[in-house]
Amino acid sequence: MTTGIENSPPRENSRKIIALAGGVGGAKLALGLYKHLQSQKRSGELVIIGNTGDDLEYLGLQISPDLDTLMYTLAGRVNTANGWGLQDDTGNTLTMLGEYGQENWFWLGDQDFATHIVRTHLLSQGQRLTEVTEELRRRLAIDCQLLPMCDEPVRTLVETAEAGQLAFQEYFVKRRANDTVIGLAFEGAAEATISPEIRQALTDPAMIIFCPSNPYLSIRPILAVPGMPELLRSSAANLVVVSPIVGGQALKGPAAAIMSSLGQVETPSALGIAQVYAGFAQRFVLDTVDADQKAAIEALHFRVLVTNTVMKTDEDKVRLAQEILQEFS
Ligand code: FO1
Repeated sequence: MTTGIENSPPRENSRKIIALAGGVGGAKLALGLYKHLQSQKRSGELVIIGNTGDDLEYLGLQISPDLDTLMYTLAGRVNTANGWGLQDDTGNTLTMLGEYGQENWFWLGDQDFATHIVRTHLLSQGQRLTEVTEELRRRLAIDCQLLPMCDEPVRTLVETAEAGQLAFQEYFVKRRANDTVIGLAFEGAAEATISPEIRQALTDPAMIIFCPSNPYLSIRPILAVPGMPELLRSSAANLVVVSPIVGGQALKGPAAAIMSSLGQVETPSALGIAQVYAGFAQRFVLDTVDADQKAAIEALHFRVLVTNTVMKTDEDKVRLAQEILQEFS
């Protein structure tokens, strides 16, 4: 049986627009880019590279939360209240697992379990994570490329003042990101390699966009893949950073607190984000409420677009994507 999806692979010969993203925050702009390009019949130009440092194993299942958040968001299936997981999913399996005395602090829905079962099965058959993700996105009729940052397992480890070293989801979900982050490590990163698909996508891309994801927890693991920073920098494309800090606050999650606790800046700000990427990226998207930081960011050799970056509705996401592509193409 054919579904028709098989006949519309997302690869095209035109230059790619690359979006680097973590989970919920990054997925918003990824969706804006996807919908905008789709409206122009150009979604095949979009390549989203997702963080896999947040991945975990649960009862033998391989879970890739950020890839799934991106995938469900692009497929229009995400639970919009949480920003992760599937819409209208139920938790019966997890409840039963609790009855069996299994840990169940990481909420996994009944339908979401299917994703992890298929991923684990295909990986056990020898497929690479990139191939597995390609299969999942194709089945969900997503018409752009979604690539994990690498095929090898990389695990973000969070060094905290209160509880020592924690696996990422233990820090983020189990302990609700309440601990003071004093260091980060990316276990397995030294052995990771750039996949052929990422190398291909980064051959002469049109633009590379750092979505408004946490630069420490979501982007740094991607940059920890050996050769990735050099590959991104070697491209002639504009490297565009969209600030995840607006008005001194993180749009979502603990970015602002980490910025301070890692000793990077005293007061979290968009300028602090610009300092993180200075010398690496050359374009910066700054929220209107932070317009007073424009000159200081320009002094770090960024060309700055000032606009509304808080994405509440799909219209906000599409408008921001359109403005970025227009300004920096
Ligand atoms: N985030 C939570 O805050 N609590 C959860 O129980 C949780 C479960 C979960 C399950 C599947 C999935 O794809 C994502 C899930 N997330 C959950 C989100 C995830 O932990 C984070 O958003 C990312 O890892 C950070 O980018």
